[in-house]
Amino acid sequence: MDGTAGEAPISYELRGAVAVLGLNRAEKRNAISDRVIEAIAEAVQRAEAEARAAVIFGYGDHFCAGLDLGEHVSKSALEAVRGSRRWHAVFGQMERGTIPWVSALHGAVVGGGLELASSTHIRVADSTAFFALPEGQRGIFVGGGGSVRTARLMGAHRMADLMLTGRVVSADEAERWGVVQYLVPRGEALDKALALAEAAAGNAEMSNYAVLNALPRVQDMSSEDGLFVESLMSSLTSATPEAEERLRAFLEKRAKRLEIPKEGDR
Ligand code: 1HE
Repeated sequence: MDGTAGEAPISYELRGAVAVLGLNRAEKRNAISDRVIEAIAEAVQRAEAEARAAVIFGYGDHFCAGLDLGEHVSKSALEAVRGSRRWHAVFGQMERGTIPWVSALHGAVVGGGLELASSTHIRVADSTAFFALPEGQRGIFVGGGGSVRTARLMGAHRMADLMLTGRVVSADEAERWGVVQYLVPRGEALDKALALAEAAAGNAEMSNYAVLNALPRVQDMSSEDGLFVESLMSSLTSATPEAEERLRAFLEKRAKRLEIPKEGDR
């Protein structure tokens, strides 16, 4: 995560089946400008076309300092709402697209940076990561999906605390809150994220699609509707040739078994 990768605001690399995106504006702490959001949009589209999972990380000492305040300061209300809706579209494509996203977090994960991380499916933080929503201090409100996604991750009451008081949350607290699923030592977030993305890339594509698109929608439904949709999704994934081959591979002992935890770890 040291250094930068040339002039482009986003670096893009395909490592096997995993697309790796780097926020490449370390001199501005990877703040997201209109140019950056369009570069993310392009990279997301490319990743969906050629990868089976993706990782996003930030160059320099921070993952992302959020919205580019220098650009935002001179925007009209209409320009601001257009910008917010564009973030929603781009982050929505990540959250409910066709491939799983893993974010590797370190340093500042604040404002729009936290909203971006909230759009990924798995968050890995190293011990330097910290989380904040300083929108209140800047006189603005979240606009990148935070009131929906970040509020659901940490709970609206915790998000209100962050926004009202300027509280900064450590990586450790974020893990306890369930905001990040993995906490790793300093400098190890990207490697861990890559390993997790590779694992997810090995799943059946339709199973991953169901996790990305049915699971979050079911959370918005009544229990009865949720169970109904689950059955439909379940039969749809089972009816694919890939599912049949994977089931047969297990039955014929060609598939890898689950690793059974040792007794001391249970
Ligand atoms: C920026 C931004 C930015 C840094 N927009 N330029 N986000 C915030 O309110 C967080 C603001 N940033 C910070 O609190 C700090 O920069 C950090 C804690 C992240 C890092 O501190 P540090 O000491 O390493 O860097 P710095 O000296 O503060 O910043 C280095 C440069 O990056 C400096 O520019 P320079 O030209 O003077 O070198 C900063 O101005 C610039 N910079 N952050 C623009 N965010 C869709 S709605 C979402 C709403 C939000 O995201 S609100 C939260 C915005």
